Amino acid sequence: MTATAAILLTACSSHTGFDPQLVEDQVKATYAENFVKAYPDVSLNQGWDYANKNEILSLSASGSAARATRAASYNFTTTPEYEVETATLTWMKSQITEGTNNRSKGKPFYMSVPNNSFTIVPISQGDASSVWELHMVVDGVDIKVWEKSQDMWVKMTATSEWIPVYDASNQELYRSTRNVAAVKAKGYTFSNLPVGKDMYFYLTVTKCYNSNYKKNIGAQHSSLNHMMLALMDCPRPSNIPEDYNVMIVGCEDSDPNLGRSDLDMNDLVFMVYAKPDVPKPVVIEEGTPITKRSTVRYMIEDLGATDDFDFNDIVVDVADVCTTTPVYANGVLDHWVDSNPRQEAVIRHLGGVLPFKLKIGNTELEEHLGVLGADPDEVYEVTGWDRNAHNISVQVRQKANVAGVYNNVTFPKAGEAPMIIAVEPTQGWMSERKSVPASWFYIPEETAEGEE
Ligand SMILES: [Ca+2]
Ligand SMILES: [Ca+2]
Ligand SMILES: [Ca+2]
Repeated sequence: MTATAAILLTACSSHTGFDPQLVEDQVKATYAENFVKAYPDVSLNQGWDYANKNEILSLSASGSAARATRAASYNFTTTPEYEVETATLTWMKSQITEGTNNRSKGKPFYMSVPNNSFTIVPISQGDASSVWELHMVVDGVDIKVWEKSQDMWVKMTATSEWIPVYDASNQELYRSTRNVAAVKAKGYTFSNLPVGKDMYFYLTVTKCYNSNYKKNIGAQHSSLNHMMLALMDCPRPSNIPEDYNVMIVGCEDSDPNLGRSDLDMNDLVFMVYAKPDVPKPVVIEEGTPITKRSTVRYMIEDLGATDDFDFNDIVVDVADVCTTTPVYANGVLDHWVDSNPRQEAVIRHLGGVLPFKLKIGNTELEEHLGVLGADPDEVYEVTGWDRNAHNISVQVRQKANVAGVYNNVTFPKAGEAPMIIAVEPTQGWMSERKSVPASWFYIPEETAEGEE
C-alpha cells in the first residue's frame, strides 16, 4: 500500500473531520497523478472509447441466451506466402466477371465451423477507392483477419520483382491486383474453433477516398447480407494438396443502398482451403430470425488502490440487442426487418475487494460484493443505455465494511484520468494488479519538425 493510501485510510477512520467528498477528491487526485506517472506517453486528452461497436449476428434460435462469449481465445497463425495460380485467377474471373451484377450467383449464407483447421488467403484485390478489413465472426466472437493490402505482393510484369500491392500505385484506387502478372499473399490458419458453431465473414469499410462511396464507411458487408458469394466448385489449385478442399469467396465493398455499386462481388476475393472440410455454407432462407447485437465491454477501476491500473475490478459487457429477419425480393435479399429491441448487461469479471453498485442507463443493479478473480457471467436486462454516450457509473464503498459512503466512478471525459474504459468485447482482461499496457490507449505520434 502506498503512503498516500495509508494516510487516507487513517483520515477515514477518524471521527472528527470525516468528509466523504474530501476523501473521494483526494483519492481521485492521487489516482490521476499515478496514472500520469504510469503512462507518461498517453495523452489524457482522448475519448477512452476503443470499441468499434460492430453489429454481430448470431443464428442460434435461443435469442436471449446467445451472446458474445467471454474472451478472445480464437487465435490464428500466419502461413508463408502463397503464390496464387494463374488458373485460379482465370477461373475466378470467369465466374465473377468484372463490372457485372453477380449477386444472383449465390444466396445469403453463414457457415458452420468444420472439425479441422482451415486457412484463408486473399487472392485478388479489385480497384477500390476504399480501405477495408476482413472479419470473421465465430459463435458471436468477432475476429479481425486481414486488412486491405496486408502481406500481399504483386509482380507488375512477368519479369519484374515482387512489390507490396500497396506500392502498385500511390492512389488507393489502383492498389489492386487487377492488371498484374502475379499475386502472392500470406494466409491465416484457424485451429481449435468450436466445431459446429455458426460463423460468417464480413468486410467493413474503414476509409474511403471517393464521395460516391463514402456512406459505406463503417458498414458491414457480410455473407449474411448477400454481399458475398461462396463458390464451392472452384478447381483445386495444383499447389494445394489433393486431400484438401477449396472454396472461393467474392466480396462486394459497396452497398447499393449506401452508394454507387456494381455488385460484381470481386472487390476482395479470398480462397479458403482445408483438409478435408472448408466451413460449409448454409443458405439463410427468408424469414430466418437472427439475433443482432452491438456490444461494448467496460473495464472499471474501483479506486481500492490508486496505483494499479489493471482495469479488472469490474468488467461488464453491455449490448444493444434486437431480432432481425431477412426479406427477399426476386430471389435476392432485399432488406431486414428489426424487432424486439432490448439491452443486456453481463458482468464478466470481478477483480476488486470493495462492494459496489453499478448503474447502466436507467438501471441500477443491487449492491455486489467485491470479489477477486471471479467470472460470474451474470446477465441483466437494462434500459436507457447509450452506446456512444457511455452513461454507465459505479458507486464503490470507500471502506468495505461501511455502508452508504461511496466514491463515484463515471465514464471519463477527455482530459480526465480514466477509471472506466470502453473496449472491444473480445479484449481479454488483465490478471490481478497487472496494469493494462499503454498500447491500449491512444498515444499521439511525435511529429517531426517540418512535417505536416
Ligand atoms: Ca464491386
Ligand atoms: Ca484495479
Ligand atoms: Ca483488480
